[in-house]
This record gives sequence, C-alpha cells and structure tokens, in this order.
Amino acid sequence: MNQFSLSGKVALVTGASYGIGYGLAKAFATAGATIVFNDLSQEKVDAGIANYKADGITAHGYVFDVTNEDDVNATVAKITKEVGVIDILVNNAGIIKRIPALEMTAKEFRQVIDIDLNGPFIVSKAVAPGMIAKGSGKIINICSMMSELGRETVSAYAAAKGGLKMLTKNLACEWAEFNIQVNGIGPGYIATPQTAPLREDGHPFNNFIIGRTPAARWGTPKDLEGPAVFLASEASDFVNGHILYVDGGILAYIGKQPK
Ligand code: NAP
Ligand code: GCO
Repeated sequence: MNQFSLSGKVALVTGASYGIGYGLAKAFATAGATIVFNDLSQEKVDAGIANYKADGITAHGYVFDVTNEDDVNATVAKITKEVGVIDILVNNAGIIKRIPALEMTAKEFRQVIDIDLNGPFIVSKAVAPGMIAKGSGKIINICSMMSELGRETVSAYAAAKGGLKMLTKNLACEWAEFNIQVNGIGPGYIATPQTAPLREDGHPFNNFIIGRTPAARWGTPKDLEGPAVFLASEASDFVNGHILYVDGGILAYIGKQPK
C-alpha cells in the first residue's frame, strides 16, 4: 500500500473555501481522501463547493464558526452521520490583524486569539473522540513563522501561533496513546488573500520578504501540499508533536549582508 495514500479517509479542513486550506484539501483529494470543509457563511461554502467541483472534487461544505463550541460539536456530529468519522483534521481557519500593540484593543487581541488558538482547541476536542473510537487519527495545525519569530504589528497573531505550536505539542502528548498524531505545518510567506496587502502596489514588505527568504520567492499553497499529505498519511505514524516549517529557508537564515 502506498504509505502516502489517503484513500478511504475523511478529511476536515477548516476555512478551506480558498487559500491555503483549499490547496491542502485539493491535495488530500488527489491522494484519495473525501473532503469536508467549512466557512462562516453559506455563500462562501457554496462558492467553495463550486470551486472544488470545477477542480473535479465533490466536497462536503458546512457552515460553522470554529470559535462556537456548540456549533462545532453539532456540525462534527452531522459530518460523522452524513459523511463519516473524521480521520484527518487540518486546523487551517485563521485571521490576522496588523495593528501596533499600543493601538490594538483588548477586544481585537482576543478576537485573533479566539479564532487562531481557541478554535483549533475546540475543533480538535470535537473530532478526537471519533478518532479515539476508530483507533487512529491525524491532526495538523497550521502554525506560522510567527510561531517562532515576532515582527511589528502582529502581536496577537504571534501570541496565537506561538500558543498553537505548544497546543500541538501538548495534544500530541495527550493523544499519542490513541494512535492520534498531532503535528503542525509552519508556512513561510505564502501568496494568498491573507498576505495580499503585503504584496500590493509595490509594498516594501514584498521585496523585504523575498530578500529574507533564501529561496528568494513567496511560497504558494502548492508548496504546502506535499508536506500536508505526508503529515496526513501513514508515512508520519511515528511523527508526534512536530512543527514542519515550509518556509523556503527563512528560519535558517540570518539575513543577507547589505551590498
Ligand atoms: P485566508 O486566505 O485569510 O483564509 C482564511 C480562511 O479562514 C478563510 O476561508 C476564512 O473564511 C476562514 N475563517 C476565518 N475565520 C474563521 C472562523 N472563525 N471560522 C471558520 N472559518 C474562518 O488565509 P490563508 O493565507 O489561506 O491562511 C490559512 C491559514 O494559514 C491561517 O491559519 C493562517 O494564519 C495560516 N498561515 C498563512 C500564511 C500565509 O503567508 N498566507 C503563512 C503561515 C500561516 P472567510 O473567508 O469567511 O473569512
Ligand atoms: C505577516 C504575515 C505573516 C504570514 C505568516 C508567516 O503579516 O507577517 O501575514 O504572519 O501570514 O503567518 O508565516
């Protein structure tokens, strides 16, 4: 059996109408998985279903907010009944607010923490019982360069993604005995709607990040697909609590000497 096959598996990717989540879901489908995704509105879910269909994928879309525990629990039960036990969970849904800490309100800080850190806890806790009953499961948390590094204006996001790294390690320790592997992917700077503001109209950050990345380019969701299939498959059954950074070398690099 191809140890990278996801045939017969049900994969839930949160926030996967587009962006990184959409790319990962497509890769899982190519590897044989049945795709389930969510978004915040029926309109976005319907658009996502249409996009998947255009790519030859019959995806199952559901509306729920990852921060709403009652919604999450009810929808996971609905997915289990309508599609099957969730074998693979990717906690992908996330937001960022780029505001200097002195100007960020506590409410804005809490909103980022709620979606980017509490959400993955809530959804992981909802799917784990089914994985435990089945005797196996894969949880992949989408971390970030900000799980390791800080930068101006992203204090809430860095706190959330740093916490998500440690939540990944902790759940890996608690659930390994049930043959559930909990790992993370730490993307570098990826060209998606979330980073579009950093690449628009000659934004100085665009050239900065290309210079800060040894691979000298922005990543794309496709760069994350192989690593995600690895962590979702039997090929990673002895990988626990690991954050796989897919960053073109950013974390290995002190930076280019000015000419
Ligand atoms: P994106 O383009 O902004 O997409 C985020 C997705 O999450 C959207 O579908 C969004 O839905 C959904 N979402 C937001 N809040 C939600 C909630 N409360 N409940 C359910 N869904 C929600 O982001 P992306 O660039 O694809 O990033 C995806 C993940 O990768 C995020 O966790 C991000 O932090 C992380 N990441 C991104 C990069 C990068 O450079 N792009 C690098 C490292 C890590 P709506 O459209 O309805 O808002
Ligand atoms: C930012 C970017 C980053 C990326 C990603 C890097 O404003 O610095 O949005 O945070 O989204 O998390 O790994």
